[in-house]
Amino acid sequence: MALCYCYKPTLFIIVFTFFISQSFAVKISQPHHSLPFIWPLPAKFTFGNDSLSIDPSLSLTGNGASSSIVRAAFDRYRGIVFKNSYSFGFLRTGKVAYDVTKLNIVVHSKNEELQLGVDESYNLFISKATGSGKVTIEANTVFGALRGLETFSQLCSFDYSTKTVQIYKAPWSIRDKPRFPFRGLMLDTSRHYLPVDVIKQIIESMSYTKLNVLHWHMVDTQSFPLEVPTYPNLWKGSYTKWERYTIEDAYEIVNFSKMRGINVMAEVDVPGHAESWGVGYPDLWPSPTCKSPLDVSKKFTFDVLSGIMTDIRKIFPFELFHLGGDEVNTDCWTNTTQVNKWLQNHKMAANDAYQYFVLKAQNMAISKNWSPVNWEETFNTFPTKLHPRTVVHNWLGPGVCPKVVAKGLRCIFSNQGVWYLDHVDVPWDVVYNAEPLEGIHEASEQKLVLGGEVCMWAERADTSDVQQTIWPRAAAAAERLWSERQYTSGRNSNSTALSRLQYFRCLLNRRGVPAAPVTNFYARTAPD
Ligand code: CP6
Repeated sequence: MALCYCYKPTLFIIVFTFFISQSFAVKISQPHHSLPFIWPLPAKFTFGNDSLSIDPSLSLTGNGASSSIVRAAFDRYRGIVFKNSYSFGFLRTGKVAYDVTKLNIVVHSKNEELQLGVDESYNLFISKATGSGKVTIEANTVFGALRGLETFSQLCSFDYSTKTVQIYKAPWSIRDKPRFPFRGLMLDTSRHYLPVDVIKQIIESMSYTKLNVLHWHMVDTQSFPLEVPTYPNLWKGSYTKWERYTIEDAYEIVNFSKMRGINVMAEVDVPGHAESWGVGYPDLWPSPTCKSPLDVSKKFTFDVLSGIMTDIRKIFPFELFHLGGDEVNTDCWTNTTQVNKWLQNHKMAANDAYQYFVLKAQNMAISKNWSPVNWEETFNTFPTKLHPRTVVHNWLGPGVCPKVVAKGLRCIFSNQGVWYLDHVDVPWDVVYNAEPLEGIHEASEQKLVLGGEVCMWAERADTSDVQQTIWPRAAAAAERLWSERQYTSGRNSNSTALSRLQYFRCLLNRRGVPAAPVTNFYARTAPD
């Protein structure tokens, strides 16, 4: 291309200058070329050029060993690191001097409560001392220790020439912490049911990329798979008797998540997106022919909502509870005689009734010591009426979080144009470049952005393809939410991220996660 311009001296100079500046750009970004294959990238790291062999009968030392959460994680990661290599280890035990035989985990706090903003920071030090290598993970909480174990596991790889697992590029000094406290993935189990085992596989893979909130969009218009003991007929809204979650299933999902440092944020979307409730309790519909939103005029509607909340509060200890509030079309309220009469008696326009419903649901959640989360339409319609503890969940596009935090409310970023994973035509780099703090400059307002969440709506996905739709693009968002902005937003950050993401996607595959190629059918950025 440049040659085409040679006969035009001025343009030649412009083009020439452009290339000079490009090669200069490569030079100043030199450190990026030696970024390690850790996903998401840690806040601070230094490394060397040594290799250390690890004993397959690696043992856990330090006070971390007294925590069942840390012990279980240690066993999981030992399984990952030494996958397929135990036989070599057994053959060699006693014959080979390994550099590393112990993993030392030191946890400063005994508090194992998992809540929003829990300290996930950790230090990971790997040194090649003469004769014996040392690996130490130091963290304030067990959940920081879990993040450190994940990073440690990514530094290990099986070496086929020596048939040992090696830590590469030692010595390491890593000081790491997340950029945002809320790093979520939403699953929709109403449009298509997902078996508990599949949900667990997804939770397990979330921990590989340090995501820490599973937003469980449990029920919607299409089906009501969740058991609610107080109102047992709600279950009639499930697709079949097999496509249901018992209370025990829900407990198991929450516990499985906690063991991996992941909170579960349940969602019960009201008053729209709730038609399936009426399969078991038709009174919840304004009329048998006009079924959505839930009937705002009946006390029974709020009794059922309150019953659901009381039943599931015991299962979901996370302080955030999602009440939906999106896409409410009030036509069935104004068009149904009985509901319309109620509106008139209460001197409410349809939008007033929408506000009334949302605020009543919020107060119920608050009385159960939850902070309510609502999709952004509630803020867009009555911004000053929302409870001050509300977290507004963005989705309609960019721009609402700056307004939300300016009003002193907290915000979660999920712009549908970039972070809706069911939009399969959005390529990985568009996901990667989405920035939750865009347009927010004051530190006090930036703090109110809790983070972000990628959403996997399931109208067109089920068990057969949900994981390859989530991965690897959810990992692109995960690095945006964990790693320092200087890495993810700097010049050339995309090109350096591509090779690291391709490596991480293969790591997911090696661990059995069906992650799609980074550059899939729909992506427009071809690999180098
Ligand atoms: N279901 C619910 C959905 C969506 C929302 N809420 C949705 C809307 C538009 C798109 C994708 C998903 N399917 N309950 C919006 C928050 Cl493009």
